[in-house]
Amino acid sequence: MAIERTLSIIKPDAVAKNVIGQIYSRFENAGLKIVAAKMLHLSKEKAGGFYAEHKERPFFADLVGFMTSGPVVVQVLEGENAVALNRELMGATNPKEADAGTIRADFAESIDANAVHGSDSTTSAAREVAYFFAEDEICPR
Ligand code: RTP
Ligand code: MG
Repeated sequence: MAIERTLSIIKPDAVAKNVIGQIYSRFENAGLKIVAAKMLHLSKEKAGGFYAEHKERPFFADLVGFMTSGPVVVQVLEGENAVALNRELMGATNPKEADAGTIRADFAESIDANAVHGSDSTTSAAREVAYFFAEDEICPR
């Protein structure tokens, strides 16, 4: 299987709950390496650009409001099948529908405050990694 990179965000609700380390452990225990990381408080412009694909959706304003409500931690995860593996670890968008043992089932409250983001394809991953990190900020090991 191919070694891939994917973009992960620990969202403001999970940062506020102080579970950054517990979420990082899920990635590491599954064999994913954190090869870049930063904490930042997104502006409306940065968050809106990130979720541009959802611009016309009714939940877009709430999504941008939520993503800018507090600091986030953004990381690049690297490993075999990293895009799909991270989505498996995250669980369904709505935590009420997420499988037991997934990050969203364990740490998320609602479809709006759902703890983590993960790229949904290798194409989005390439765009999203470049949206947050310069190539020289990524440290493969
Ligand atoms: P994400 O992009 O954050 O990883 O989430 P996702 O792929 O699982 O879901 P996506 O369809 O990309 O939606 C992005 C975020 O928008 C909010 N959302 N609300 N009310 C709704 O029907 C609805 N649908 C999506 C969620 O917070 C979701 O994470
Ligand atoms: Mg998505």
